[in-house]
Amino acid sequence: MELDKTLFIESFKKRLSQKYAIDVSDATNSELYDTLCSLVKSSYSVSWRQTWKDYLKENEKQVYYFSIEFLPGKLLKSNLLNMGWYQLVIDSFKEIGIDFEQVAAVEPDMALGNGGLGRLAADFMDSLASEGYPVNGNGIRYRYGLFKQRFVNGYQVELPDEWLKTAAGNAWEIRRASKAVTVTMGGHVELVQKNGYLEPIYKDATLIKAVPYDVGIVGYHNQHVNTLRLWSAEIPEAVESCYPTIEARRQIEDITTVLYPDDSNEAGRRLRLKQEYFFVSAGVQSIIRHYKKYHETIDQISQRVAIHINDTHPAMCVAEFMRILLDEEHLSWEKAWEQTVKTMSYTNHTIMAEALETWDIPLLNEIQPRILQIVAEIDHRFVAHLAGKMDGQLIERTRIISGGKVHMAHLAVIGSHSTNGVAQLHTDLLKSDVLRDFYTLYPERFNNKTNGIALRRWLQLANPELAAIIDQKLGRNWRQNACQLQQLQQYNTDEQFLKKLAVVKLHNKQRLAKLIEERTGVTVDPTAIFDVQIKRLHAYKRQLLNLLRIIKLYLDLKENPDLAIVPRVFIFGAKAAPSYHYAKSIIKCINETAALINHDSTIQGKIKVIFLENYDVSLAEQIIPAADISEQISTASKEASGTSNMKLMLNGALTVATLDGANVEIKEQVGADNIFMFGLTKQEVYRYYQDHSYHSLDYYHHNLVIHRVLDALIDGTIPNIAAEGHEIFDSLTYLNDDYFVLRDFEDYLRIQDQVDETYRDQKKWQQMSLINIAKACHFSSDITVKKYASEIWQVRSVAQKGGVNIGYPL
Ligand code: GPK
Repeated sequence: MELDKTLFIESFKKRLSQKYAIDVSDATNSELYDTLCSLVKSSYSVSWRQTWKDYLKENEKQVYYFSIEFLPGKLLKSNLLNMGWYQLVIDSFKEIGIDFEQVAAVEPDMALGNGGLGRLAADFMDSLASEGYPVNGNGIRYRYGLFKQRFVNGYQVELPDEWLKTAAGNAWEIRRASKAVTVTMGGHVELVQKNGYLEPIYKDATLIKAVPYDVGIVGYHNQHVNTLRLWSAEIPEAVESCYPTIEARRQIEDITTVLYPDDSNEAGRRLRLKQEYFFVSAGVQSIIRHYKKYHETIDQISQRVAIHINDTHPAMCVAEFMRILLDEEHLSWEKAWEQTVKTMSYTNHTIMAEALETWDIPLLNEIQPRILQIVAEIDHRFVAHLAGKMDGQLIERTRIISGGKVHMAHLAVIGSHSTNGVAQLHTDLLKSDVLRDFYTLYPERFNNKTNGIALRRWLQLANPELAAIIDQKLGRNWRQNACQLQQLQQYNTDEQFLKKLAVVKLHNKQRLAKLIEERTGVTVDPTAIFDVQIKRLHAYKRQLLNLLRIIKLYLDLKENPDLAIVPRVFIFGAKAAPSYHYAKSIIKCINETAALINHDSTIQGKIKVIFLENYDVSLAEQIIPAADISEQISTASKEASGTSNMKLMLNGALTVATLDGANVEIKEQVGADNIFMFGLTKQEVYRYYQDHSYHSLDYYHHNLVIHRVLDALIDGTIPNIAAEGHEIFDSLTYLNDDYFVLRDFEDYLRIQDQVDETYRDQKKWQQMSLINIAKACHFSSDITVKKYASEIWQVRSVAQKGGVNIGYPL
């Protein structure tokens, strides 16, 4: 039934009364939130069931996107928007005296991811549903999401994220006890002959009950609802007596207790490997069980099922799929292998050596001995197949098991039909460097899929004012079809429109200034340049380069308080992995520098430094619309793609960038005149690696500016950083500055001067900003997922786009 305001208000009041036996005027925000979610869920559930029925009716090929991280943030607004209910709910709430924003704020962020990788998975889920693809997410329901960050004396402190224990809980999930499966781990395995097959006999294994919690992923105005399935580890009832000790029970429940907070860093922990096998086995078992319900034979399963391995964490999908086809379905090795390779595809997200997963053989044996046997057999056959045909050293370099370790990326490439990088430069590096040998073996498997972002969340929801003035020029069709944003370019000389853009930006900056004041007590000037760097804290992302420039500016201002610079507010948001000492030292140094600068009245407030605590999806939604400058300054070759670069340009920020990741493609889109490029190229970085001619100490000794700035880290200029200042100083000098911070420093200063100069010409600035907004549509994840669907998974869209809202159930 088409929903209108009267009907909505009536239903809302009724539901509130049914659930809580109260009136609107007596309800807390939590109760209002819960009631709204319940209404929303019962409405999209009708379409959810229908989507599933249609898949079954058409025997649709299904994709399963396996990812150990999903980082959706809040879902209420996004669901309302996609259902076509957003404005209606805001208006209705207004009418009955409810502050919608306050109700929405009750929702805890669903933070089941660390950063870019998990957020990409969430944007993909949104786009896949919105484009009507039959794609299911498969992941882990962590009881604790990514830690909450607090600063104490300038240091990062981590607090647990008890999101499920909040009053709001997870309103979106449905526990499906009836779809539970059993995951077998540990113990020993023996193969015995039985009925002509080798049958594995497990001894002393631990059985774990895997219970799925399903979250509906609502497509945009298409009545299409997909499923994100998150698995939780529980103690199986039937054998409860087998787990008498508290300790044994805890070990099972621990598997899905906490998200590992390491981003791009492989810790090699036993529990992490358990997590990986747990969600892989649960997911693959349920896929095959479902498939068998509707198909008599399994030897063509790859025609109806595709499994995507998002980074190597789910790479055991290859072995688990083989295990079931061999041990339970009794396919021959050759047939099983053919189906496995055809079913699997893999995305690589990094070239950083420390992030490439390897596992000790004994550990894998301990976690799942049968999986180790299968991996060993895959490895053995791989070697045997190539022996004599390929250079022996190449075989050694590419095999899965070597040096006592299992190489997960090798398993993923060998066991799948597609390997993709996440930006053109990154894919080129995979081919020429990190996975070069595999590219020699399987050139046809390699392809690029440049990342993308969901314009619905990052423009429509995060920046409604900007979306509204775009509507005034283009109508509302761009909301359905991102490409149309390009047409904005024609307003490049429309002074009125450019002014409107400036007004919207100012409003967003005023809002952020208010938030900054509330959270930090620091007042910032909304007419200053808001210079933003938001991402995980990592040496290669070079927050340090930004900090050194801030110190330089401060020293200059101290020397000459009348220095003519455009006032700037430097805004940081970043969490460091709890065990990443160096990254935490950088946080401390930024915080102490901020304290010094923000309280020094002699510089007349010309610069301010704000490090906002606990950067997460919700904070990103508030910072990004207010940014003037987007800092994308990683060492060339290190950032696989980046996605905040896309979100910030979409919101009109201008990018200061190295030629890294997707920055290269952003530059191609907007043209060199509309972006501030600086720094070493990837080729130059690699040349330094080869000829060892970089000596960072020389920069300290011979460059007066650098000398002065680095000294400020260790001579007390910045108080309270004795240890951290020295640590950073040493890394940049005696330890030869791994990420070429000093090498790129001067060029960074040069480009930042250019930023100032450009900002003084406001018309030019707005024109550049407009082009960035218009061209950002090339980075819509709607476009990206279409390429995954047609070029990797071979699935079709099954839903019509076109303004059909989710109705109200009778
Ligand atoms: C890459 F390897 C990893 C990882 O463990 N976590 C993570 O967030 C990021 N990433 C890359 O660092 C980004 O460049 C990229 O845009 C993002 O993945 C999505 O592909």
